Amino acid sequence: MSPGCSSSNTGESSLSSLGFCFSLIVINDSALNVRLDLPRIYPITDTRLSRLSHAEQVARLIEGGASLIQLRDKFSAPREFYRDAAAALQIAHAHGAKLIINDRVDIALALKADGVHLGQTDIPAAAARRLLGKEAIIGFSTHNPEQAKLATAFPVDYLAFGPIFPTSTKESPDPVTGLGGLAAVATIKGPLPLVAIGGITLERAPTVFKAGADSVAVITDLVADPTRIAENMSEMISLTYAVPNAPSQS
Ligand code: TZP
Ligand code: MG
Repeated sequence: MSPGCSSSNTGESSLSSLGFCFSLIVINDSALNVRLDLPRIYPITDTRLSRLSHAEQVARLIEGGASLIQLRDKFSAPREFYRDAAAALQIAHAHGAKLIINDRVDIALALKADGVHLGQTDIPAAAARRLLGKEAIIGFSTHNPEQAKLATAFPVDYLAFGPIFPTSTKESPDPVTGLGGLAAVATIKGPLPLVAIGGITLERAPTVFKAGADSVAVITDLVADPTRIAENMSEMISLTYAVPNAPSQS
């Protein structure tokens, strides 16, 4: 590559033999996004489990070092979730943290949140991308290798995969994938960052990184005890930042 040329996942390539940079920009929704640098610990809020508002959980998670947080609420009325999410977003942005809204593209759009996390039955990622724009972070849940393979063509910024271990947080969870399922998906997911989810604890997190996860999404082990949210978060960060990722598959 000639000096001054750089490659990126925007699809740029260079014709260095001609002595100048020639950029080929692949125009599709996903290719326009810069690769997302996910933190290793990706906390998700739960108001029933923690008995705290989303905003209060966000404040405590940030105190413990969180920089990207997902608000997940399967029970509140949309107006209630909207109000709590608005307060949470104010706290997050005041501290330089990013906030992702689970399921609700409308709430993410109305609040100018940093992004949305979509599941298999939510609106298509391409539709969410059209609504939220290319800067938004869009995550997508997958539960088996077929879903993960399909999702590599979607305009998303990261893939979530799980449940890796049994979980009681999700109603009617998909079958447990185990670390073997995660390792298999790590080989086919291409350049997208891979977030493992489901039953991940402080003790289990190192094995999950070794199996190929770039990040772990955690609910129970972080927020179930409302008095320990900040401590749990900072402990998990310090323990897992020392653990290397599996060698890159992409
Ligand atoms: N998707 C797959 S498992 C899960 C979701 C939302 C719940 C994860 O929660 P926990 O408490 O960390 O097992
Ligand atoms: Mg969903």
